[in-house]
Amino acid sequence: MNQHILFFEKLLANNCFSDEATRQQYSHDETEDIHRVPACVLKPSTVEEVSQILRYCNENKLPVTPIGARTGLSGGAIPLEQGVALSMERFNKILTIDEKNHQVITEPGVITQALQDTLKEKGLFYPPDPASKGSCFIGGNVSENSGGPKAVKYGVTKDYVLNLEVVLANGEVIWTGANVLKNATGYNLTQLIVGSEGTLGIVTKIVLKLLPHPTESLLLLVPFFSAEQACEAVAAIYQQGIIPSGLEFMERDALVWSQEFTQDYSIKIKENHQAHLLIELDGFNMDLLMSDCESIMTVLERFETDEVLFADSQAQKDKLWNLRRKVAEAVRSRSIYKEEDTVVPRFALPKLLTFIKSLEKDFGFKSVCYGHAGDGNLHVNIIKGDLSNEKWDKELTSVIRRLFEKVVELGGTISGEHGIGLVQKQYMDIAFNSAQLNLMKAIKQVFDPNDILNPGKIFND
Ligand code: 2HG
Ligand code: ZN
Repeated sequence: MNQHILFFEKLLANNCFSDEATRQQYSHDETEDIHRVPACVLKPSTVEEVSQILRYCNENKLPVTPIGARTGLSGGAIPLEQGVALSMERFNKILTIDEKNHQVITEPGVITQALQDTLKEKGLFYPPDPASKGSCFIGGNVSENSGGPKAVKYGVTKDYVLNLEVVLANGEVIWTGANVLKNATGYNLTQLIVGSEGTLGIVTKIVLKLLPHPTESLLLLVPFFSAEQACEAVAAIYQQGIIPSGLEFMERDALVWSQEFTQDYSIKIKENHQAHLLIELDGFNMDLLMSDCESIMTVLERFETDEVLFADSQAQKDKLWNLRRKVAEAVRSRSIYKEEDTVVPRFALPKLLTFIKSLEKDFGFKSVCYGHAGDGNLHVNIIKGDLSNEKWDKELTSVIRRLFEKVVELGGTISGEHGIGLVQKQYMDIAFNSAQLNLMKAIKQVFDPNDILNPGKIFND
């Protein structure tokens, strides 16, 4: 490896790091507690540098893992032990805001919220907002096809990506499409790259479509005496013809733990509150939002709920969203856990929750569920708590397999927005048969014949 590091040092001067502290820092993302220490960390800042790195790695068959802000939850950005970690953090510029066409061209290392805030100043809206929007990179969102609460009304990252500049494994640089809203020209390379977790190419520029920024919003927190009923209410709200801009489910402990984690006890959670729905409406006309809100209240009358909290100020809205966004971190701080990112058709959500609770009883573990209920996207956290290491190691995989089999039986799939990466690849056979997997592997082979781009991810072998 030493001669390779010399090459990279020559290319990048002091942006090639092989010291222990940096290598450790880039050995993990937010996925459980997995660490794999790369041989070096490269921080290029131009497409030419990325191209030269890939050409060199391809010739020398060196594994390269592209790395964003390391907020991922499926291990997509965990490098290979002694491989090359390619951090995109210096690609941190918003290049062009095209107000006339409602588009932005950005580099991948821009923090998603920084991008959103800059666009908002111009009245423009980039909706996908993963919980980690304050620290994750837009490039990581593209790689994982991230969602977030607003996906329920506005769609996920893929719905906004129009065109990408990508460095291929052999160092060639391509654009995948065109900066247009409609494109029926050949295969859709843009959408093939979105969600491909850095296994097909390295994204160096991103063209996103934008919307006018909504000017009004309403936020409601609804306590339910039964978690299943909270899930049932979700589909009922849609059946009423309402499309909220956020429809989040939190099981009791998700909110209680987030309160403890954030030390924000401003919401009173009663003993018999088993779950909450956080419902947001947005738009440009407050009268219309109020009328939708009334329709939601009519739907809720069919369920057993406690008093609804209406956020009456921006500060209160921010607090409620902060409690929701911090759930993942709160769970993480609490116990060893395994998070699954299940997604089912919205109407099947109550059945999924009931199944999870029966699985809990069968195996004797605890779970905490929360997520984007409007999308049928439930984050299922299996908590180790006091379980012995032996039981945890022996039974966890069977629990997850049972869960995923049920998810697929209900018409869903095994990841809604966190990706497959490293930790979910062993379950891909539940979501896909060998014909489907072989097609995907053949695509990988065409893009990356030497298997240098983020190897060991998505596929089990
Ligand atoms: C959530 O809904 C997330 O809380 C956690 O899926 C992912 O860190 C994130 O953005
Ligand atoms: Zn989520």
